[in-house]
Amino acid sequence: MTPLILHHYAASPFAEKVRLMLGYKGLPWRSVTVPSIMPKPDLVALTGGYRRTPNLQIGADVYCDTALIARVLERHQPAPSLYPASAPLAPLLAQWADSTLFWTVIAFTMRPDTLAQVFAGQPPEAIKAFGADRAALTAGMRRIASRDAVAQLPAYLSALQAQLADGRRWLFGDAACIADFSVAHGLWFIRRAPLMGVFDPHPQLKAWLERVLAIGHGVHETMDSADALRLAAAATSHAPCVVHPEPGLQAGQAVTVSAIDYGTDPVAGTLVGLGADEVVVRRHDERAGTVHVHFPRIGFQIKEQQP
Ligand SMILES: N[C@@H](CCC(=O)N[C@@H](CS)C(=O)NCC(=O)O)C(=O)O
Repeated sequence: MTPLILHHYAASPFAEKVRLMLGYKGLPWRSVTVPSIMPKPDLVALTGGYRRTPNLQIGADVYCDTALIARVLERHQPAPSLYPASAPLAPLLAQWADSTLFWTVIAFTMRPDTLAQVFAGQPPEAIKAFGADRAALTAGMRRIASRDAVAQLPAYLSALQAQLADGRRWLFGDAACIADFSVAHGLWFIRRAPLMGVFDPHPQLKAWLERVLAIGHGVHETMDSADALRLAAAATSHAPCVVHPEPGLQAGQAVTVSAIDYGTDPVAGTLVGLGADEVVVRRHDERAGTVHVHFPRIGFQIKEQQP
């Protein structure tokens, strides 16, 4: 079977979301470590420009954004499901957690009085390079200020604690779902930094977080990024995909796809898949060969490329 390859790095909260979902589904995977800042030449050879973390590679198909990666894992291994029928709003809570909660957590955790703890042991040049990279990544994006995050995070934590107050084990009841993994990855970032005190008024939330993290990352082995590129180049087929035409968009058209919020680098290619949930472009790279790059529709924009 073509292996599931996760391109990620240890400190990435969104990667932690996927690592936990892989563990939950018991899917074995290969781990390719990518740099946490640009440049990322081997990753970009696969994605065509998309630089955010993590990415899932299956042969010569590359899936960007954890909302789509979760759907792909579900297709691969339907049980246990990340989308129980009893929790239709769970994906919307996940979307809130992956955006509003995530950026609140980042601003809460990376504030002037905590930065030294967050980056403990790292040389000043590395901290400076990280700051410059993230400033470029989010250029043009309006981000919540640390002072506001400190004031607002407790309200979010109280609401999550209230959801768990009836003694349920998971956010939407008896089984974990996509919302658990999306909320947990942000709170995991706080837990990694020595700021755990923020959970003290919320013992059930704290216990829930430990429960989610105890799921672990499942069985995985490391892989070199050059081997991942060779594997893509050697693939002889791609996952089936179909274009359902929309006004101005049809199969075979030259398009770009980019995130709308941050890390908006466009990926150019030929439109080979289009539906309510996914857009797929085909592109060629000298080292990776012909790759299909998949994005979710939500949070991304498609533009016709001018000839
Ligand atoms: N909506 C994206 C967000 C991904 C994201 O923001 N990841 C962070 C790391 S946790 C990132 O890309 N940081 C910059 C980088 O790794 O280059 C997803 O769900 O995958």
